Amino acid sequence: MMKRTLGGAALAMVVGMALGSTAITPVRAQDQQPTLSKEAMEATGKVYFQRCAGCHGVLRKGATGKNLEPANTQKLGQERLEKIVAYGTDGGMVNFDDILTKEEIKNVATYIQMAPQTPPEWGMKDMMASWKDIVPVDKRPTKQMNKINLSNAFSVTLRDAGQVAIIDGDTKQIVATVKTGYAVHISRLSASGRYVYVIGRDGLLSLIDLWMEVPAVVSEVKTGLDARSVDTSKFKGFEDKYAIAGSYWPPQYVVMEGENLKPIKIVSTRGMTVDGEYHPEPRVASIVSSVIKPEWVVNVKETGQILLVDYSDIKNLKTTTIESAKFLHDGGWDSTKRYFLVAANASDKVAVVDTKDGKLAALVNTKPKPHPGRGANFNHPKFGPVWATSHLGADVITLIGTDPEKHPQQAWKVVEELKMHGAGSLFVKTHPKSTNLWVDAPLNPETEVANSVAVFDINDLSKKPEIINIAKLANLPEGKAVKRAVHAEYNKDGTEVWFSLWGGKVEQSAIVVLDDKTRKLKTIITDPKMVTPTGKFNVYNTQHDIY
Ligand code: DHE
Repeated sequence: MMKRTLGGAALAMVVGMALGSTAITPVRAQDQQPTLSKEAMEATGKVYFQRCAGCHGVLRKGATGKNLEPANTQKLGQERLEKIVAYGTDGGMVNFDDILTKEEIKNVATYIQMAPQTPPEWGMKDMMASWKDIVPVDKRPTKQMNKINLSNAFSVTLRDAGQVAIIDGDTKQIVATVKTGYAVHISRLSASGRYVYVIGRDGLLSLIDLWMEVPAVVSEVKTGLDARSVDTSKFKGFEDKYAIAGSYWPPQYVVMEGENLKPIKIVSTRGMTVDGEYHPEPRVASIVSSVIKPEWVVNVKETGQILLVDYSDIKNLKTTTIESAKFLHDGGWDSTKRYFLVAANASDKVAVVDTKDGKLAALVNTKPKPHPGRGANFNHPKFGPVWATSHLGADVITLIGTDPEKHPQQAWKVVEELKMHGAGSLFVKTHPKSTNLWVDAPLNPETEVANSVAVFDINDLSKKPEIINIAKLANLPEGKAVKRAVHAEYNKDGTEVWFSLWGGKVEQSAIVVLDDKTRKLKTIITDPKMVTPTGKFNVYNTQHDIY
């Protein structure tokens, strides 16, 4: 049983309640300070956690989004803040007028002018109490019990349903919908390709066994109150021995037993930024597992410190701390898997870590707010191997040279910027067998742009990209929310590219599958259960870091 049960099934609510209920600081009427009723405070605490904390931080010190402490927000005032929340800004703040009610927008504008509150900690006792070994390892199947071609299966985030759909990539059938954490974020694969690790924004980590007749959760643990990242140990000899999950709140990471998620060790990431200032909320952003050393790369957002955590001796944990730039977010390997490229998005930089030498290889200046997902690797016709990122804050794709051996002039330099169909992009993708580079723009304020993706011909990057309106192809009934085309993912053999249509939180939506060669519609996967699909993770490509 979990210890902290503040009511409600969704654990995000727990945090929302905690934020809200502890936040009833009496305000003196004569100061005319912004204030909310107890009920409005609780409800708005939840809204803030669900919609705002990811970018602005629980303590509101700012990261991808601006600092929202009262000293700043009160200067802007109620009316201006309501407008910003409703309609967004050119600086990358998204509009919430299609997601929140007028009342909610008003209350959020008030809430962020009040003093931020500190949610509870989440230590080993809490974690152990939340750990459930639902099907212990010795009770699990000893061979695959279903007929799914597992290497071409996909784990698909159904964001607002708190589920993932396991889809057979060959038949396009949904073979299971699995209940996971609240506003589930990413899926990662075990080194074996058998298990899917799914992390929810509420910190709930679920381990799905794909060998079961119907894939289902076999272990789960609540790793924190707010989380985004997970991986396993992938170095030879340590395959899946350990799992690691990073939290936004409390700011820490936890090492667990890989096959059943039993927590072993928690490490706090609170500490000094690269500028030498103390930060109380340095959140763990992306985590990846090296295949050339027994190490995880743990990217600490607010401090700008990249940790190389050596898991060969957990008791005597050795960590290399690499200074880079503040506001680390997401990133991916170069094609050799020696270098890890991570966006320091609010610093407009990409940091390059040489995981072999354990050093920063470069800090590359880019256009505003790079956001690669895991990026895309391909051979540029002129400049050799490059890694690509798109941007939240600019309508370009940045190509960075990644081959210091054969292309030293281009290594860790921006070699080209490709003009795309708009800013507000989140993800780029290609596949070693493809000559296409795909990019989305789901956070663009123009509906037509958010509905569409662009595709470039890697063999001739001087050609304008083709723009494909994914929402039109799906031809779903009109909904309240914009249907944002988001996150490309390839099938195993690189012949199909899948896009999600991220619609309203109660609307049936779809995944649109295109033939990669012809760029034409192949299949639409839709179902009443297909609600707010976002990230898609092909088993083989995720297991082998193919992008
Ligand atoms: Fe994500 C990856 C954080 C909003 C879909 N997202 C990541 C990672 C981080 C992160 C740290 C890298 C994990 C890793 O590799 O270990 N995301 C955040 C946020 O803080 C942010 C901005 C706000 C929030 O409140 O969470 C945020 N993310 C979103 C969304 O709104 C998206 C578009 C839809 C959704 O499902 O929530 C979204 N994020 C994704 C996806 C990935 C991701 C699909 C994995 C990309 C990949 O290909 O690996």
